Parts: sequence; C-alpha cells; structure tokens
Amino acid sequence: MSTSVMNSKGYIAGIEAPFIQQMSEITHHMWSLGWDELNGGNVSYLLEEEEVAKYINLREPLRTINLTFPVTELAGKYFIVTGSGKYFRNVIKDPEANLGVLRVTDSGESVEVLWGLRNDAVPTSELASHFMSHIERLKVDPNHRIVLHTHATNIIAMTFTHDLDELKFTKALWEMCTECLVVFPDGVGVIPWIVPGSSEIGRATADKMKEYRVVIWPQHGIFVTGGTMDATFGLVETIEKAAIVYNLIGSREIKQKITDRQLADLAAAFHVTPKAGILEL
Ligand code: 2HA
Ligand code: ZN
Repeated sequence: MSTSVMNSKGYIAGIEAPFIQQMSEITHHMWSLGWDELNGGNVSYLLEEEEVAKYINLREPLRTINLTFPVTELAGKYFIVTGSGKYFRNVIKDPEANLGVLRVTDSGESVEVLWGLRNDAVPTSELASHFMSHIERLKVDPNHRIVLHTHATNIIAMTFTHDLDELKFTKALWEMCTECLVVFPDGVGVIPWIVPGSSEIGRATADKMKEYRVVIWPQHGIFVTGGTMDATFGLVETIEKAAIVYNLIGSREIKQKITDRQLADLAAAFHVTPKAGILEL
C-alpha cells in the first residue's frame, strides 16, 4: 500500500489529505455498523479547488472517463468518490485503490481522474444519482457538499412493513424518538422501487432532493445529503435509530406515544417548522 505519491511536478498526493481521511473513516464506520456489506453503499463529497490543490496536482489528470448523463451544472467541480464495485471494508486499508478524486470537465460530459481509482477502477455505479442530487441540493443549499448512500438495515426493513407514502413514513419516524422531528423537520422523501445504477433512479432521487435532504429507496437503502460528514452521517444515524425502534415495536400494542400536540410543542420549542400536511392538530 502506498501512503503517498510524488508525481513529476513534485506534488504529494496522499492519504494525509483531510478529505481522504474523512472518506476512509466514514466508510469504515458504516461497514462496522453492518450497513455496507460487500460493495454496498457509495459516498461523494464536493471539494473546493484550493483544498484539493494542497495535496493533488490539478494539471496532470491521470485519465478521463465519459459520463452517460451530462452534468453541465457541475462543470469544473471537484469530488472525491468511492469506486464502483469497491468494498467499504477495504477503503481504510487502501484509499488510493478504493477512492478517486475527480474533476468534471468544462463540457460536463466526462470526469478527469486526478488521484486514486488505481488499476482503471471507475467511480461508483450510482454516480448518476450522486451527481444529479448534488445539482439539486446546491440549488437549495449553498453549503451542501455530501451525498451518502448506504444500506442501513432497519430503514430497509421498515420499507417492507410500512406504507411508502412519504408523509406517513415521515410521521412514523418522527413518532419513534423525540429528537427526530428536531433533526429532520423537513421529512424524508420516498421513491418507488427502481433498478439501481440507472439514470432513471438518479432522476427520481434528484427530483425528491429539490424538497428533501433524505430519500429512501424501498427494499434497498437510503440517500442522505448534507454540508459536513458529521451532519450527513448524523442524519442517517438518527433515521436508522427511529427505524430500529419501529421494527422493535413491530405489531405489538402501543400503550402510549408522542402525540401530534407534543410534536407541535417540540417544533415550537426547537424553532423548527415541521413539513406541512403531516401533523393533525
Ligand atoms: O455500490 O450500493 O446501489 C453498490 C450499491 C448500489
Ligand atoms: Zn445500494
């Protein structure tokens, strides 16, 4: 395993870059939680040119990869992404083989690999969903940076037994733990089951991202977005916790719950606005 790479211009591109460390840590953590079996899950992180330039030579792309979906809105933008078919379990051991730093070309029709994705590896199979989601989230949140997809076990389980109506799904999550409404007053979007890795699932996901930071893929997993790794991971952690409680209760009789009045009081106390159309007061 190489820990750093000196190229012809004398730049050191290596795993000491904070963004490479953050990607390695978060993928390892999610694998430890059992959410990212085999090659499950993918992460992309929008980077500033200056932060990339500190560690990686921007003038010598290693190769160019064509996209099947043009993303002119992202022209010139830099990302670190997980690789297609790569295992989260292995990222921390060998970031350079399992992650890649990309720059979207001016036409938006391809990406240049600036670092990583060793041995002709390619970016995540869900790149369409990631890039299309970045485009939509940037329109509504200038601080947006991260798209994270994971196979969080209890969220998947809940999509078998709960109605997939997104307002009802959101309410069920809010009712499970008192903190939920405060953490995601904007709720969660839900799309129908669609073949993964396709532009179709990318478009459906991104369409929901106009309104939601979170989109659930039934019988598959979750897409979560945010400005920092902590905030993004914290969001999926909170939703997974609510889903654990939901699944633990199962069909047992509920003797008391958080009422709509209590949820409204909570929103007022924490100065958040619950998504409209959910609480009945
Ligand atoms: O990267 O999770 O959705 C593998 C997947 C596909
Ligand atoms: Zn997946």
